[in-house]
Amino acid sequence: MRLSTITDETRLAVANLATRATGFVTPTVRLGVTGLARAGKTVFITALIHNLIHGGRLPLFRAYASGRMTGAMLEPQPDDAVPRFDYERHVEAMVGDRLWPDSTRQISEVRLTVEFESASYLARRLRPGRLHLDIVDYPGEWLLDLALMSQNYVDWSREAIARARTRERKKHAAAWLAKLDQVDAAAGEDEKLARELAALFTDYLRAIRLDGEVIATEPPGRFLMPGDLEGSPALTFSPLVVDGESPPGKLARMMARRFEAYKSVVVRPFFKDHFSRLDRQIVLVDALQALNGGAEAVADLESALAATLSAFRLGRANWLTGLVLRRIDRILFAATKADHLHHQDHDRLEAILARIVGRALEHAKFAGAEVEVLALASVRATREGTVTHGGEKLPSIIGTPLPGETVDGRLFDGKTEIAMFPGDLPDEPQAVFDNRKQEPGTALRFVRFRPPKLERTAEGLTLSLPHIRLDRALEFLIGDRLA
Ligand SMILES: Nc1nc2c(ncn2[C@@H]2O[C@H](COP(=O)(O)OP(=O)(O)OP(=O)(O)O)[C@@H](O)[C@H]2O)c(=O)[nH]1
Ligand SMILES: [Mg+2]
Repeated sequence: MRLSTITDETRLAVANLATRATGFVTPTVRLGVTGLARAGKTVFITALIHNLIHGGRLPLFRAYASGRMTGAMLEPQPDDAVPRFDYERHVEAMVGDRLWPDSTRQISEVRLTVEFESASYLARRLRPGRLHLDIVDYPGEWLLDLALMSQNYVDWSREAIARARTRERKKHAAAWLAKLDQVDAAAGEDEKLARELAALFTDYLRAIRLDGEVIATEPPGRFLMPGDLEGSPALTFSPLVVDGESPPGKLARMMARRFEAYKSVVVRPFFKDHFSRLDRQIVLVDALQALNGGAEAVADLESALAATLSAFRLGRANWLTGLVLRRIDRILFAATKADHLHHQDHDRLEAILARIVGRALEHAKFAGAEVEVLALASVRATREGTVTHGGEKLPSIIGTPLPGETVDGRLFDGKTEIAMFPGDLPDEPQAVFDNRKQEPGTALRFVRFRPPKLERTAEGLTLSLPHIRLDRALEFLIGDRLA
């Protein structure tokens, strides 16, 4: 009898522990979807939800493939002050109109609840079998603000002006740079001049945002999306030609004060509220667009990513490290839009991405996080085929270019399907950093395709959005939490 008592007590203790561990609260994974502007964050989040709710083809996502996942639904999100991610509108755009969602203008959040049966008998008895997946979407521009946190006004001014003078940017910056040449940073404070400089600086930021050839936008990210801070001093400043700290009452000092205000009023709260609570992270990188732009564009992408991802580095004391990496235990680096390449080139794309995010990847590993590198397409807009060129059969992709896209001088109206050979990636990842190593005629051809036309079942249901390796990404990001 004694034995059975002990067993009962043990059972109770185990049950209590389980309740304490999970409380009556459902376990939550807060997933960070990180990426520069146009990297594919909004499309990724939409495709992830759509595939889980509609039951996509996800053979590599084990809980789902084995039938243990019993449902997924959107539920009210935890943060009441953040707008809800407009999932329905994004789906309507992609599935209904076959158009991509608009570029994101504000932060938003969504909670997806997954219901599942645990694989182990004990866990099945103890755990509720529900998992909340909380995801935040935000404009990619804001990510580069992270780099500002470790800079002072003088250093930032110097670097921002140097970047504005580089080849692909200087045409956009001409008016602002010309004005800077006339301004004396040591002159007195001048609100009118500050406004004028901020306006010219903002025009420059807007122009590079619109230039498809510039890979990384330029911070401060909020200048183009001011919201209710529009016209406030924290958004009315500009870099100046300065060589050191200037005394109070001077224009440079006034700008420096506003730069610091921007950091404390805008940047710090955003990253503290969002990044400090992450459990897992996916870093989306549009490596193909950079590869399309050549070695300089690749270098631009590498330095923009290094500047932001270094904030996640452990072992280097800064304001964010203490908050972040302690919690993030898995990071997935994903090269997006892999449907622009034939699958034969996906391994090379992964190798190139690993090289581009190299340092961040090593640091994440060193900090004890599990790391994976993947080529994926959240939404697969193409199929594969072959084209014959000069008697040679080349692996090609087939898709419908967006209205207004041109290929070999031919303008498309969004109705015509084409097959094209997108080009091959180099064998040796390092070659993408060197223009000289690119053999003539091997340049990539990057065309924006429309989202795919979805088939309907006999019952009139639309199938879920096709993808490439979204299931592997899901397995890595949340698979263990559904074990
Ligand atoms: N073919 C293809 N194109 C994609 C895919 N994901 C994104 N794109 C393209 O990339 C563009 C940008 O994707 P978004 O998801 O809006 O990017 P974002 O990171 O949210 O960008 P911001 O909101 O500006 O920060 C889309 O308009 C599509 O043209 C994909 O999986 N396949
Ligand atoms: Mg977006």
